[in-house]
Amino acid sequence: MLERKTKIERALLVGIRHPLQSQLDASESLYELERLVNTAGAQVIATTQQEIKKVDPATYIGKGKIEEITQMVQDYKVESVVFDEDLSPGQNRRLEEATKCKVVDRSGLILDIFAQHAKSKEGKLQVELAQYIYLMPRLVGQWGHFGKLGGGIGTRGPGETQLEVDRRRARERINHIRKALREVEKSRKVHRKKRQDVPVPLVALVGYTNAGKSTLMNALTHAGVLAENQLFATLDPTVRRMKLPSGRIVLVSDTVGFIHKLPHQLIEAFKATFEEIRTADLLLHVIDYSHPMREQQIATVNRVLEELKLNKKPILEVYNKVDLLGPSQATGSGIRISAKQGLGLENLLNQIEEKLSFSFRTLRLKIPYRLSGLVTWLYKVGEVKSRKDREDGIHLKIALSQANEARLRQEEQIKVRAI
Ligand SMILES: Nc1nc2c(ncn2[C@@H]2O[C@H](COP(=O)(O)OP(=O)(O)OP(=O)(O)O)[C@@H](O)[C@H]2O)c(=O)[nH]1
Ligand SMILES: [Mg+2]
Repeated sequence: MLERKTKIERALLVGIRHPLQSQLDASESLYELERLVNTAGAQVIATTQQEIKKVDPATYIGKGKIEEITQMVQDYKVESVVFDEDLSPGQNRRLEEATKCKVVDRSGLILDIFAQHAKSKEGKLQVELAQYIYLMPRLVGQWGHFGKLGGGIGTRGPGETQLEVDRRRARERINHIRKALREVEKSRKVHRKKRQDVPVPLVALVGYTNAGKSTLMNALTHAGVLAENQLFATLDPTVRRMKLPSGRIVLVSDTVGFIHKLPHQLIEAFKATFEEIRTADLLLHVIDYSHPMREQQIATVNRVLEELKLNKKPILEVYNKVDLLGPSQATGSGIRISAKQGLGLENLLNQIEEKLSFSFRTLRLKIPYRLSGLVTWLYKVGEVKSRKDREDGIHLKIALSQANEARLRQEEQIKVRAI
């Protein structure tokens, strides 16, 4: 990856307002784009907005607007034009030719931030994979013009020199990364299996980027993970132990946040990271309740959860940053907390406890003596109500969490029956 330049890149933002979109939504989206650009290390010099009734298939925006942008590029001496939309490779290229300036779309920008924030080997591989999937359709013939337009945002990641590789080389690299990721995933599975042998339910923090997931993680577990007023500060998952009021131990995990129009390339590449959330017994949806767009952010997170098929999991909505709210603004049914000031955490823990036991159901199990080692585990994870050691095996009546029930059901030799 390239070193960040000392000179701060100058950017012009282009917001798009669609016919059904309100001015507030469009402005907030543009404001979010500005935060993304700042996080990527560039500076917003000017912004412009365009109302669009029909997308021009060749250039997205119309001729007049392109002329205006070209003029702004010269007047403000900007080095990149950042679109608050995804552009097709052809649109992107034609806009660069017309404006004589590097053009970065929303996905390209987000991928760039991910490239800068990836720390672990796996995170770096995942980002690189996402970038190659993004670049593939853009590698038409020679990649000549990018070199002329310079580096900076939207060009980091696989490395500028490698941007000139042809599609065949890119495909080879993609295969190579996929293979390497499968290896990492294998060892991750072993880890997970080990973790599941330890009888602890997993609570996963999910939510919009910057909602305060890592701050909450630190408040609950003293994990010391990076929490910053920055988008996508967290990329690598962290798991820590935490004690509930009853003394029961659970694991808490913090992972990458979601965003409006999360690039699908990232969802594909971060499959393994999201796979971790799949093993959770409970999701905590952390919401920045002080944010003017909180309803939209909640909807975005729910949509991504649905896409990842995680929407059936037990979930608790957590309204964070209530310290920034006036008393009259506190509506809704979520659990109110301030992760930063440590407010409402005890209540949150009680609710987690309640929700976790809520997801327990009572089962009858028949375990062959060959697998009697499992019984010790079951005593730790569940609530054993009765036990009979018969000739054909150990018969247990037990309350178990859904996740543990699912784990048991994978064992063919165990008979599981719900009561
Ligand atoms: N006022 C206030 N600020 C908070 C609270 N919780 C978090 N923050 C701030 O919100 C910003 C983002 O917090 P993080 O914990 O990094 O958010 P995150 O959800 O982990 O974000 P990403 O990892 O970037 O997706 C930081 O500046 C925190 O200090 C809170 O309860 N009140
Ligand atoms: Mg974080």
